[in-house]
Amino acid sequence: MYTQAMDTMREEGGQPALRTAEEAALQQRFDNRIDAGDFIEAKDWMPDNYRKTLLRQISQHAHSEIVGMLPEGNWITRAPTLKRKAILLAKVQDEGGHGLYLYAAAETLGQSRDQMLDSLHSGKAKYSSIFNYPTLTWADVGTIGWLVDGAAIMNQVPICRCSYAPYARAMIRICREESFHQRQGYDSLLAMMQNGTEAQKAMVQDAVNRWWWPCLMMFGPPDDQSPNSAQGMRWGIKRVSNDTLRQKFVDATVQQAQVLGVSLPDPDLRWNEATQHWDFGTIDWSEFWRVVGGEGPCNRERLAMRVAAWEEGEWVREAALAHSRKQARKEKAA
Ligand code: BYC
Repeated sequence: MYTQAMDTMREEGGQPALRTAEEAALQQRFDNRIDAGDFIEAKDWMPDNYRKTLLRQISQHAHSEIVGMLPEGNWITRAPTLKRKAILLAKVQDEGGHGLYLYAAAETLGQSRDQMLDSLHSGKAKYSSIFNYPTLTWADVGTIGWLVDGAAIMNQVPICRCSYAPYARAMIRICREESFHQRQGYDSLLAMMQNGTEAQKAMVQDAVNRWWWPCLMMFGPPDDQSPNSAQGMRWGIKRVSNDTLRQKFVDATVQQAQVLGVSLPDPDLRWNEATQHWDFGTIDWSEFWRVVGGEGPCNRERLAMRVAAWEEGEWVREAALAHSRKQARKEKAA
């Protein structure tokens, strides 16, 4: 091919060099499609960094879903009624399903599930900071539904329009289920706040006090300290910035807290007539980076649980593989 000899660009700013006119044309076509708001499918040409960024974000998201099963799973055997137990079981199972959709979406980018899990188990891959906090009481379970799933929905609805179609499709299904998760959490807290004892009401307030600030951190660092945002938004992977989503979450949640009858633990929270938003206090970003760096209250415990589940589940994976090989042999023989 004549294009092999036509180097068009040198390596620049960490971006891999575009070596051929053919690649430059592919890049131009890709950029035009992104600008036009088109979706990119798995078989379409895409720049290496777009692929890498997606793999990073989708695999982290998948890991968050399955690590996210642990704090709530901790309460399945201690749910206060049969109804709440059935709801919690279904919710935790849904999170496992979300992990599967997301691992499958990430696999379309060329990395195997085993490789992704290996990165999680070795501590190389990240997952959401929020799941490194403990669930101390039953009210934590409702608060996770209300606030953590509420923040997740705020963050994830715009990803339904992500430029990478397999991720966008997975997110549509996930968001539908997440809205039930949020409502069941709120409903469980409302039951305690409206009909509960003083001790139960205090338990809800205590859980809200502990989860509020970590939930605000879920959206990631401030925009001016977010290294991946500009490129992620340019590529249509992220549609709305970290700070904008955080503000939308605060604005939506304040009224829900009022209806519930709890206060949010922020003395600086006040309505700003000029901006038409709720102003809120300063987030402790040193805590966020400590948790992301592995030093949160439950990081070690969460990772150890995932590694143990992987090791103890080996016989299940082997049995499933043996079964599918047997089925394939039977189908071939028929
Ligand atoms: N926790 O440049 P930035 C769920 C990292 S699942 C840990 O702003 P980006 C649920 C970030 O990865 C919740 N790390 O990054 C499940 C980056 O490090 P690397 C998960 C965080 O990617 C079960 C560095 O900080 N949701 O809701 O542009 C039950 C700089 O950040 C966090 C998703 O994953 C964090 N909170 O934006 C209930 C949604 N924030 O990777 C609920 C999809 C930032 O360069 N993900 N970092 O080493 C996203 O939307 C984006 O990846 C983020 C970060 C907004 C999270």
